[in-house]
Amino acid sequence: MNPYLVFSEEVQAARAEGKPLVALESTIIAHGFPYPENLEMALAVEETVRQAGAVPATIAILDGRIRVGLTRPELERVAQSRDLPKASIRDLPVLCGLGRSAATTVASTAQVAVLAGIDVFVTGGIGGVHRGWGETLDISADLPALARLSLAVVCAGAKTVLDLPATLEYLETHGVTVLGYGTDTFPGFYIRSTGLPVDARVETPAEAAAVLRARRALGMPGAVLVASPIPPEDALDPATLDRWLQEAMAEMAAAGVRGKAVTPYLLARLHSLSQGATVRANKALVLHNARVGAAIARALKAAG
Ligand code: PSU
Ligand code: MN
Repeated sequence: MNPYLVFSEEVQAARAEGKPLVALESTIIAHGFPYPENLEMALAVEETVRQAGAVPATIAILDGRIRVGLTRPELERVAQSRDLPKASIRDLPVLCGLGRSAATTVASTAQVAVLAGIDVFVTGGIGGVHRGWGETLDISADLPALARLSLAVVCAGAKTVLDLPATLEYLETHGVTVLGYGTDTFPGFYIRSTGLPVDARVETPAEAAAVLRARRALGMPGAVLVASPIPPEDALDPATLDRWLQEAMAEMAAAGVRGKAVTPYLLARLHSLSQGATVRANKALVLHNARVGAAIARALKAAG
């Protein structure tokens, strides 16, 4: 047993009973949404996973321990502490070695999920290649993590703030299988389609599970990315979104924001420029992904 890993009671029981588990990240709680919407969202996502017949395991690092499954007070701590750092993979040894606390991104959550033997991870949107990457070399650690870690990651695409064609090129180069869940095109987070093609389309949780099983049987490390579009009734108008985005990016350039502050800055600016419309859309797509991820986790268990 790993000395840094601590399972919640709920997750411990699920492991003992062989129930399907779904990993959830905490950066989206600490830095992706304002308080208290972030706490409401986190609780609603967990409840959605339970209703869909799986067990949620929200992951964060608290006091040097990797927590797999958070209690209500722990979730509140993550949701309320604005200064909880955002931890990527390279930060895990520092946090564990020195007894510190942080929220985990897609990259570090996936790393922990694999360590904890969890096959399915649900998030909102993955990180990717940032616009202007030619000058900044800003490529999210989420991408190399997906290339290396064997699990299914359910998302609504990559955040609209990114260079999406470059993000898909990176995933192709590194051999990540990208599935469209009920779609032929890569979804655009707040919008249903980017118009960019995916490798293959699947229609059911069983099909997504079959692709992950086959990938493993072929001895291939790396993730199967299940890209599931935001429900039509929750999607934003692409032209309006683009206006907000242009404004947010201009402000960001003026403010000189760089590195890991980029994603939280842009999300927060979009939330305020859209007067909450992006918060609502973000919550809706995460809840939808939670249903899809729970169903895939069940399908993986059903097939053994
Ligand atoms: N998608 C969201 N909200 C978020 C994130 C993604 O809807 O808060 C977070 C995820 O944790 C993701 C991270 O891993 O942003 C990517 O940050 P960066 O670009 O710095 O790697
Ligand atoms: Mn970055």
